[in-house]
Amino acid sequence: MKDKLEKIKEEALDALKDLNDLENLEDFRLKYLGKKGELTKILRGMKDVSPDERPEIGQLANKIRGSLEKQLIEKKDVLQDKALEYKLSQEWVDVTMPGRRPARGSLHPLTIVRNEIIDIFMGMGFDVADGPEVELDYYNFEALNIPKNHPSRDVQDTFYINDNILLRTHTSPVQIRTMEQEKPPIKVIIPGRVYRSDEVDATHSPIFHQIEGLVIDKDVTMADLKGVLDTFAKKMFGEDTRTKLRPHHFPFTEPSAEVDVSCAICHGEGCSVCSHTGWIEILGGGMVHPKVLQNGGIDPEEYSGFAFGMGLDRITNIKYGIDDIRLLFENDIRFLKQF
Ligand code: 2NL
Repeated sequence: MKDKLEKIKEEALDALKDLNDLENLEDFRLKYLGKKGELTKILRGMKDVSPDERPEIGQLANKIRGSLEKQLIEKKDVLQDKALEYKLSQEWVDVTMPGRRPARGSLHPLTIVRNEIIDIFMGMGFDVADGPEVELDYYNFEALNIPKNHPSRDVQDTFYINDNILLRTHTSPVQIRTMEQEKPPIKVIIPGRVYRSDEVDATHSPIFHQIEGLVIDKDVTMADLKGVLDTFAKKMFGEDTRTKLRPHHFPFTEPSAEVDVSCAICHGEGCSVCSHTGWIEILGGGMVHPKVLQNGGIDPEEYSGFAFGMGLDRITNIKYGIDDIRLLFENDIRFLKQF
């Protein structure tokens, strides 16, 4: 019995010496120390050992078991260290290598120009407001004094969701909403995306952008409109820029005007940017129609106001010499990288 135990011990120690990877450790443990292992088998045979010898054999078996368990743990530590060392040698990172430089984005030209325009008007004390792009017919047309038979209300020109709901065709509905919610004095600009059912070409896109302004207070006049727009034009296009109002018609303002600025490229001499006129049309505006004030809950006897609107896409194109509006929406990286 003793010999058998010693033999198992020798055999186990030899096997352990040859063990070189973690997976075989468990096999080893099962073979020698497990419930069905060699040592257990021997101990089961204890009943055949004479009672005199039992304590000695038992002690020896436990000693061998203890020693094997200890050496198994030591071996496991060694192999785990080796495995980690191997893994680290395979997965090392050279922290001194230069990093991969992330591609840096830039602001879209429309965003740059929008921010610039917002800055200019905020400098004159305007707040910025916004509102829904999916609008009620009431706010987009009715409240703005645009009659039912007006061509812009045609399904050919406006994207309708249903009879009462549409994609806003201008940012003016936000001006009405502002009048409803706030008491004069009101001084806001509203930048935003607008929609019209236009065929795409170099100057038309079904999605484009407007910035509108609204000022309402006591004794506001057309002279205030001219002064604000003149200041804006000078800050936007240069201090020597001049502004010209031409009579026009909008249903929501009376009187109304279209506004030209002197060409910043040729300073009025005439060039291809201004079609050799020396002037560039950049916006429209006028005194808010009394009916529109009333629709916004403001008494036209007590208050007056002016409003104006400009196309952000057009101003961006003029500013950067972009000759096709489609470039603003295609998001070709070669185009966007230039800003
Ligand atoms: C243009 C001209 C304009 C307005 C927009 C407006 C809004 C209200 C009342 C009165 Cl609530 N007017 N907006 C007025 C005149 C002109 O836009 O050429 N936009 C691109």
